[in-house]
Amino acid sequence: MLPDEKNIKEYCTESDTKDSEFKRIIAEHPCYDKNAQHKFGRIHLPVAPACNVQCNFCVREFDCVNESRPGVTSKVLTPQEALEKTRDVIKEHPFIKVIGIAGPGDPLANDETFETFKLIGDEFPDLTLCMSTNGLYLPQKLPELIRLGLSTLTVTVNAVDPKIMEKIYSHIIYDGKVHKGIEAAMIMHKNQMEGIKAAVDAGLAVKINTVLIPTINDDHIIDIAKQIKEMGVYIMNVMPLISQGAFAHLTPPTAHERSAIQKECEPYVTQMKHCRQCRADAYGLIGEDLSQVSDKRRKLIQIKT
Ligand code: CLF
Ligand code: SF4
Repeated sequence: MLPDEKNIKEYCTESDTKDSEFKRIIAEHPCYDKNAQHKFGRIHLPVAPACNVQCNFCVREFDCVNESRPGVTSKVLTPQEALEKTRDVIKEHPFIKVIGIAGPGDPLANDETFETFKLIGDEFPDLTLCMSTNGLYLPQKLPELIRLGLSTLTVTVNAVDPKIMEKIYSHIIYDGKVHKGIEAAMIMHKNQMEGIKAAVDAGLAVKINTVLIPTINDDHIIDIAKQIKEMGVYIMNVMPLISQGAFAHLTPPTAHERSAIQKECEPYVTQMKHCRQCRADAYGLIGEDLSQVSDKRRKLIQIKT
């Protein structure tokens, strides 16, 4: 049956509204729009200590005041503490428009992520909810995230070839079992691809973070860019390796090497070039982390892994 004129008008109005809302969210997101980075800020709520995978470049046991990198936080907050912190920070810094959960582990391995989004969404419906994940549990958890109002999502994809992926993950924990090697890589790849596709289809603005790991995936980044272009990803962020853990012996890429790869990927997918690899508790403008200014007495924390 053909839709009548009234239905077509309603459909067009609804789709125009969605489109302009999508544009507003991007324009106010400091990571998605380079012009927004000097005007709008984000707050990261460190409510997610557990992780379900072990990446070979990740060490999350220490909190060092000199460090500024993903996976590090001074203190893990409960959802209620995160809400209280958000109230205080937003009151003082109303230019903050994005509430992000980015660790210090994987947000989808922690029920507190969902509790926090619920509390924040109820009290601050106009703020953008953002999350960064390794994607292992994305297909299962996406419907709940959408219900809670998530609108921007980052998935870390370091390879789209399981043979390369298996060099990057030491193991994953999926459905209560530890998986290693190519088996782990195949599960991870399948879930990442399924999750990203479903998120794009649901209208989320999806960003892909890719850690550039010399000698492991440096020749493969272009393949990732081509693949995610096909999937309708909004933007890609190629981040330099921070050499630690099992990859401590690898030399991080130079700024020149990274920028050459970004240039190669640019024709396929827009490149984010202003990432500051922020902490899991960073807040303020992304070029000026206020958590580093105001919270000087940091202590060693035990992170549940
Ligand atoms: Fe945080 Fe990430 Fe959301 Fe931004 S950070 S969860 S998309 S609100 Fe931004 Fe920080 Fe780079 Fe991430 S500068 S590490 S890209
Ligand atoms: Fe570390 Fe994130 Fe990898 Fe988990 S997914 S091991 S927190 S880098």
